[in-house]
Amino acid sequence: MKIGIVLYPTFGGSGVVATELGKALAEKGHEIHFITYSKPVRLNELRGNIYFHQVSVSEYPLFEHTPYEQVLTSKLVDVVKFEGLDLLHVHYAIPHASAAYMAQQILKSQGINIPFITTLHGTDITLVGKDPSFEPVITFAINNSNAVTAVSESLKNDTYKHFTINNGIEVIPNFICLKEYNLPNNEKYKKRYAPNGEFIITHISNFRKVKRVDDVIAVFNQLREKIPCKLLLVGDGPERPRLERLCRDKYCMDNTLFLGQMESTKEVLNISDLFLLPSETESFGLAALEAMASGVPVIASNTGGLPEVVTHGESGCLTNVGDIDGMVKHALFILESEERLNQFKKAARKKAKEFDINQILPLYENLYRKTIELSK
Ligand code: GMT
Repeated sequence: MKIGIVLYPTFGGSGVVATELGKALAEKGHEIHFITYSKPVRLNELRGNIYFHQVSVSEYPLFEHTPYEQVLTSKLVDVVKFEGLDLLHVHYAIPHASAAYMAQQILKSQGINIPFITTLHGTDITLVGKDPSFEPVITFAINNSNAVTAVSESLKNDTYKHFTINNGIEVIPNFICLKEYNLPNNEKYKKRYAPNGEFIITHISNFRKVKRVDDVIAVFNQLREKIPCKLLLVGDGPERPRLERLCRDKYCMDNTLFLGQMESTKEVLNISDLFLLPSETESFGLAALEAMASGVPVIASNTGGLPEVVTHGESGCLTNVGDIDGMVKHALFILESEERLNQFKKAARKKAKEFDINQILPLYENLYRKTIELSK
């Protein structure tokens, strides 16, 4: 199949999933066309059957805000027409699904049929989607997609709850390529951060309020009183400067390291003992899955899709949002016994197997075929 994938090219989970999906589909022989405003961060190889079409957002003095949706729509029309695509798969409802709808209508007027699938990732529904200024567009785009998927049951339910939807939504969970997370022990790298054999506690996010990184720091502040440990904070975002000041001024934490954005987080996860994800809401929690794939147990909040990813008491532990003491208690429970820590590590990897690309990719391929067939 010839598939156009529309995505946000940044470090967000939706962009990561879309890029990895395209790469895996290309490996199976499909022709993949990524369409977005800059090269996706995880798109490090451009093989024979992977193409990147840049949507150029030029400045024009009349526009205070460049109309991205329109240039994206024009690019979609162009790529579908000249590359002969069979299907568009857009990640994130706005503006990608509405641009795909518009492109579909333009192409229809030229006698070209192009179906499109919309994948909902969470923030498009749970955060941005709740803004009434977007609601009519999101509802329309979802209802007029040829097929819709959500990355968790929780997100599917939220979508039906917040919008008036008369279209079916299929749940296709996020995935990882498990074999890529099977790295050998790297004691030398681990020693760089934990020279005296301290436990390594890790958090990876885009440092937005919804991630509650304050809770990560508060949990760590209590943990370090009880066990030798180091905190690695990976990623960047609007909250980072305030959090750095908080660590320096309030907690004087020299055992907390802000590592910034990393293209690959596998190496850091490989040396981690515990992963913290205390988010306010999380439609899936790809970062938690990536940690589990590396054999790292996860302490997370029991919100959104996280309980579908982390099994409480097996691959990690779940607490109510903001329950710092609960998270500390669970972290100590896991870390204080070597045997228990190893059990959790094993169970984390076992659970991650359910989300291996080999299980999930056929679900997308079947949906693509069905959608193309139905739209003929
Ligand atoms: O919250 C983020 O990290 C970014 C956001 C995005 O839109 O890329 O992530 C959302 O999509 C991810 C991939 O499906 C999910 O794993 C995240 O849980 C989801 N974020 C939220 O729901 C807050």
